[in-house]
Amino acid sequence: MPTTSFDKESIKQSIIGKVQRYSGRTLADATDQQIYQAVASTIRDQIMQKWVTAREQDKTYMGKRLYYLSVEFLTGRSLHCNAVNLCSMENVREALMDLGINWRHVFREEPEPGLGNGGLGRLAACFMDSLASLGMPAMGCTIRYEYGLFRQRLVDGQQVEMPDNWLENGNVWEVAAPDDTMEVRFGGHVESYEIGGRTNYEVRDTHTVLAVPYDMPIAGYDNDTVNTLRMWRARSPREELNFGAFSSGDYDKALERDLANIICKVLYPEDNHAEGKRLRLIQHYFFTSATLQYAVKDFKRRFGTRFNLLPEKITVQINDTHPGLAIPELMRILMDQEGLGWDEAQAIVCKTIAYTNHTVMSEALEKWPQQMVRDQLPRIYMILEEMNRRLCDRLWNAYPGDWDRIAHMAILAYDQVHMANLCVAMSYAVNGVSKLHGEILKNTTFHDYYTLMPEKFTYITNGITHRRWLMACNTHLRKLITEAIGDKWYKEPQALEELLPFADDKAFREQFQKVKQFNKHQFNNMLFQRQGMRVEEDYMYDAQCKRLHEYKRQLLNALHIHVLYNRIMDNPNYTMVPRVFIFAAKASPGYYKAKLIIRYILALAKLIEKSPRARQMLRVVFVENYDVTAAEAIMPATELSEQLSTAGKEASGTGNMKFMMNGALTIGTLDGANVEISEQVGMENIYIFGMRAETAGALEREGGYNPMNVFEQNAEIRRALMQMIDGTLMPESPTALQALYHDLMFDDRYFVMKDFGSYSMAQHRVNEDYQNRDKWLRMAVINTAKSGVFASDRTIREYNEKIWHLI
Ligand code: 26W
Repeated sequence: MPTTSFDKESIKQSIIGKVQRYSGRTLADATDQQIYQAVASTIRDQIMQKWVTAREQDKTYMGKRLYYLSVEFLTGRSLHCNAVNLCSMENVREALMDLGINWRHVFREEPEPGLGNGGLGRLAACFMDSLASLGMPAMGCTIRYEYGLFRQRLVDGQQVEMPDNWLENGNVWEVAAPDDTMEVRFGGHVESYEIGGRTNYEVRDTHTVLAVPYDMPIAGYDNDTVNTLRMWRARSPREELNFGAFSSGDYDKALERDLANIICKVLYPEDNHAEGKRLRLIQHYFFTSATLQYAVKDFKRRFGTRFNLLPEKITVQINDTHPGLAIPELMRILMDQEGLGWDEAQAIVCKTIAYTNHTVMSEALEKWPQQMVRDQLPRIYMILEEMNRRLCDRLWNAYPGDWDRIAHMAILAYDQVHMANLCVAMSYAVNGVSKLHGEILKNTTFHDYYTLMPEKFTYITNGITHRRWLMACNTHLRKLITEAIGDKWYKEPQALEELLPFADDKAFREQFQKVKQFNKHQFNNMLFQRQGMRVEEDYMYDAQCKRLHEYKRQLLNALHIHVLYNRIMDNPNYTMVPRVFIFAAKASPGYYKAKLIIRYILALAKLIEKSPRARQMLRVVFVENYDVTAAEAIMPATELSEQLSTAGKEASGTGNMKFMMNGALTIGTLDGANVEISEQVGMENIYIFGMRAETAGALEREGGYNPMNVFEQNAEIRRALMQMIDGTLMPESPTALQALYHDLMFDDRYFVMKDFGSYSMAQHRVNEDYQNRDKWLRMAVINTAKSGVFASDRTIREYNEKIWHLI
């Protein structure tokens, strides 16, 4: 037990005292929100005690430190996981129970910071938890968005977006650190001058924005580590003067204020789709510049100007290319502020920065118009030009005359800045996020670079923190497992494998099933609370929860449900295991087809609701506003996990791991981490279907296939497709789904039609196996038992061994 865990009595006293002091009420009169504030701040006190000590030790720490840069950290709520990590959850629960309060009601008052879109942001949050739990010195760095990802509502069968004002009631978990405020400059023009034969550069007439850090403590599990998630907030340097700026005609000063006010307003909702938006570029530079300035300042505090030590003492991991400007920014700091020469600076930078790629979707690869970068960041642009010049010289030596290849690998080409090329060329490690993804990076996406610098490339399979995704979100399963194999797995998740023999233990399987049943009930409570709906608890729960994307193929799932519906309606003797199909997904507001897929799913749901007979076997629920909190209720309740991406497209997936850990079986393609999941559990404990990545890749390069053949050969598909456009689904707007129909028929780039037959057969096997309760539960237990390697503790250890070398 760590020294700071509070006993039940002191927790009780603290809560009563805080409710009184903060809200001027007795506990009996306090609202759930007021009680939440008191409980959260009790837990915070406990973390603060440790944070103070941790910071004290930091001051004399001479080892290596990690800066993990990411535009997204999708942390989810903090209270429950903090209580778990402090080993205080049991005491909190009992304290609240003594006070006559249901902990679940209090905990759900916490707003969720929606500071991420999906996988990339959630991964960063899992990493923070593992880093702290493994006692590794790390700081997460990001933007403190005022508005997180939009809140989704479903109105009249369509997605509607609403602002997410997550800071409305304040944020208990953050502390401002104004002492570490940095200045970030935009615009202006570069001037050069000579001193002692050296050319120096200075940017004049810039707009300055202050970056003020807000720190969130990240407590490790049952240890004394408290790391920091630093969220930078933009402030105007002339807040006090703003009043007179416009009237005195000082428009530049007014601009500065506007810029500061707008930078951290909102998180961009595009996921896997890069648009060259100016404000986004500004956001990226804002937080990378602030972070690197801080990192260098802290380095100097520790080691003075011995910059040759920098790569030994600091490592900067960039989460996809979004913080890639860290590369020219560190060059700028070392040269313009610290006086190093180019060669020296570049040697340091190239040993300090490592890059993780998270997607091979070509539309997600970031490119900025050169003119935009030149206007907003003139000195950074100069550095990029020189970097590019030197890089192209090197490429020319390697591939003399091969202009196409060189242009393809260059940082600057065709009037654009290619962020991925910058990151690959200038970092000391490039990693993919699953075995298959790592191979695709080497063989396809970055093949030319791989040939030139193979030693840089590696892969590290993603992971999830089992503390949030099992211990906290599935408390009953946690207890059951611990009763069976003890609690060693809390710190060594791979010890979950000791559960394997229990797969053959009938009594254990029945307990496992009871837990699942309880979680299905809890899911319904959430569903009712969030959207006033309930579904049958004795149906099979099947879920596909992830961002809405064509490549993730929610459409394949929907089409299959549609076919099932027709089978039921056409054949009075047709039966199947009754199933609830759960969907949860946000579509980027400008992504027309993704939004259409939501409409299709909701229309199907409505059609099924209208038929009492169909409802006996099918339900479709779309969980509104998918977020971490919703996931925490869905994962434990799910029995079948849908992982349907077109092979070769999903870099890893991490939802697949969360479902598996909570005892769901997977139906999926051999894509991303599904490949490794199938290796862990064995082909007999997973439902694999569809084309392999190689086949799909080859077919794509050939220019696709003709889906018309499938249409002509498969009467069930034909029928469903016709109903998509004949008014069966949306009588009020019969042509609404036209574009989906059209793509399936004539432009099926994600091979929905091609994989349909194989998917449908796999679903048939699911249906058979589910009826054999012993068989199904046995497989479910094996899935949980084998999920330990997908804990992010393993992932972080691998990063440390292969890339960071922190401890
Ligand atoms: C600039 C627009 C944009 C925004 C976000 C482009 C790309 C992204 C992310 C890289 C998309 C993303 O979240 N990728 C997901 O990363 C997860 C963590 O590694 C993987 O598990 C998912 O497979 C991958 O889609």
